Amino acid sequence: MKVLQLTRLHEPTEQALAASHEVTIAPQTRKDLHDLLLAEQNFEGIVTNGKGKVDRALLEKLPQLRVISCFGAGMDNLDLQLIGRRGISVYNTSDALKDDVADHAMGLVIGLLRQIVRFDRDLRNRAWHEARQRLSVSLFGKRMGIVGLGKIGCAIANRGSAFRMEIAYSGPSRKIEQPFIFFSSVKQLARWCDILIVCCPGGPATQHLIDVETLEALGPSGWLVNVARGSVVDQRALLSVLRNSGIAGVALDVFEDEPDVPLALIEDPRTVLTPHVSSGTHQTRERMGQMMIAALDKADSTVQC
Ligand code: 8YV
Repeated sequence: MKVLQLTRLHEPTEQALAASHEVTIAPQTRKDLHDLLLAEQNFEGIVTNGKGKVDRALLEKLPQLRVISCFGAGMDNLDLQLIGRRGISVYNTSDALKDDVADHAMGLVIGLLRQIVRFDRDLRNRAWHEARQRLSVSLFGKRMGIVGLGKIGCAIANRGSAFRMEIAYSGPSRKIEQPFIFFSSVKQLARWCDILIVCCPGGPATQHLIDVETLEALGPSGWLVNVARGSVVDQRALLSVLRNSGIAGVALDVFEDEPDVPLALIEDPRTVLTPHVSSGTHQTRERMGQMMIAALDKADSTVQC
């Protein structure tokens, strides 16, 4: 298949992709991409890591496009409505990465409540005795609220249950097959829980879903963890709530303006921060690559001759 690769990917995946398809790597500027698509319009597939925009302007230049395969879970940069109307198939790799993202979310919860990152810093700063005076917080018995009970959310919920936490979730609809408590509003969920974990899709529908009222509902003894997209949390509101001690602590793997991370978050001892790496293991990257290519192959094998 003739494939347009919108963003650079994990290197072994790029090699495997190039071995099985006719790949063109998109130029970095919009203008160069425009020029390329004036010369070549017959791409049937797109691969992207979710950072590459697939919007109306691009779709209009690709009349033969049949499949978009994302190296990742996030599809917030895709115009899904138009893609659906055009009958273009879309695939992501949630199945490949859900366990690593859930493990990372639990790592952030433990890091935050048991202060592992802060204790590590204290020890390296030779503050052994002072650090030992500080008590941390138990996980078991806490209420975990999950924003978005998709594949990743379910994987986090099951881990939270194994840690003997009570689990509830919010989302567009109740999932009757799931044993967890459902709240139709994220604010009610935030009021109910101790730890709010954000793992819903990004994009316009969830932009600043975690706003100042939600953070206030979570309250000064609540914790926030975000492994979804930076856009879901109103970062400015979060900084102001942190400044006023309106929240106990925050763990973030994603930020509104990556790779920029506000100094106020970096300098605050109540935060645990990682650079958007929740799915970044050798094993998951390899599985993601295989799934991404398999989706193109599937689309290829359904071509009507
Ligand atoms: C990756 C992600 O960092 O799955 C997603 O949506 O944000 C991450 O897993 C990214 O897709 C890899 O380039």
